Amino acid sequence: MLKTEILKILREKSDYVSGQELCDAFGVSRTAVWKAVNSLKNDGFMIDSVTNRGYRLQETPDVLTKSELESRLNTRWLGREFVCFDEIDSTNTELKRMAAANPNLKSGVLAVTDNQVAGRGRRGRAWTAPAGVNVAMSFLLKPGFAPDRASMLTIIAALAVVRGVEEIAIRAREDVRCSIKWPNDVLLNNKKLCGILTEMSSELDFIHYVIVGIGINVNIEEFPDDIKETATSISLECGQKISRASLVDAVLRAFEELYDIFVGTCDLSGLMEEYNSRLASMNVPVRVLDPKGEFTGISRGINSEGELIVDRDDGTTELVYAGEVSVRGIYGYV
Ligand code: BTX
Repeated sequence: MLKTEILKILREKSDYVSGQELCDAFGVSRTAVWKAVNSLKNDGFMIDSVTNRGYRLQETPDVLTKSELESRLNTRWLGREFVCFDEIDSTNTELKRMAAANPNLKSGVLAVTDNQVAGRGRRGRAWTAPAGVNVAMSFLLKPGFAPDRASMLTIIAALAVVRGVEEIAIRAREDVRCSIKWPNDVLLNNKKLCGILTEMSSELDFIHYVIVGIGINVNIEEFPDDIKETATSISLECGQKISRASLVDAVLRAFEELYDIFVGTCDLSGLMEEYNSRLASMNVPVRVLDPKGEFTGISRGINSEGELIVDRDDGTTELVYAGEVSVRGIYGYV
């Protein structure tokens, strides 16, 4: 796509690039270049055009358009095919529709939107986000492993978000900590930054597809009353706005790497050390809200099956499976 390629060059050069250079690079006419540049301007990019000098990218706004995303994505297979919507009900629901309409839909296809208006959380809960500031994306996988392994993809996705957020927003900052509340809430400074909804279509022993949906609070500055005590965003904790397209790229690249490790053994043996080092409640007292009965103990992290190991106060050890159970810190949400 010409727009994407022009955007890449303008970003790389950070100086004026002549119209002729762009024509030669892509074998297109001056009018085609002019049209593509104008279309980028309409998307919100500030591009300076000066006669005899050419075009220069002045400012990259945080837009989540097809060409912005395409110009940022450096993945190997995840999101190499994607659909990008200005607005959609839910990216998970959209991928389900796409999978139903096309049984040959490729593994790795990605759906992203700038405005998700009916975002879904787990067990019928809602995921809310205003337009233009957050990431809402889902990708479809067609793995060859057994359906009972699929819940581990949620754990991998949580770790991928941590890695992506570290790379793009935190780096060596000591005042911001990105952690995980088992199994799959990603937290920034102990508040909920991201939610993950993994859905599957399968037979008893065969996965048709899995959809991993990820919602990240990126540049949002204010939350509705019902979640403002527990939710946060990258801009609120880091004090800076970041490019959502770059974050999407970083999270997807991280997922690819982690997924490769996972499929080698089809368990979390290669990943649990990193996951446990990120766990918000590690070696601390927790309350396990199990419908069969509540209990307290000390959280010891996950095992290779993704179960949370909890040493109960009565001296026994419990392996907690995600399902219906949720875990709270003794002193609050984390
Ligand atoms: P969850 O059930 O763990 O979290 C939902 C709960 O989180 C809500 O009941 C509310 O209390 C709180 N919440 C809602 N919105 C936010 C928010 N923006 N920030 C922090 N807390 C919030 C988590 O479910 C799974 C969310 C997955 C969202 C992605 S977005 C792309 C994909 N499409 C889709 O419809 N869902 C997924």
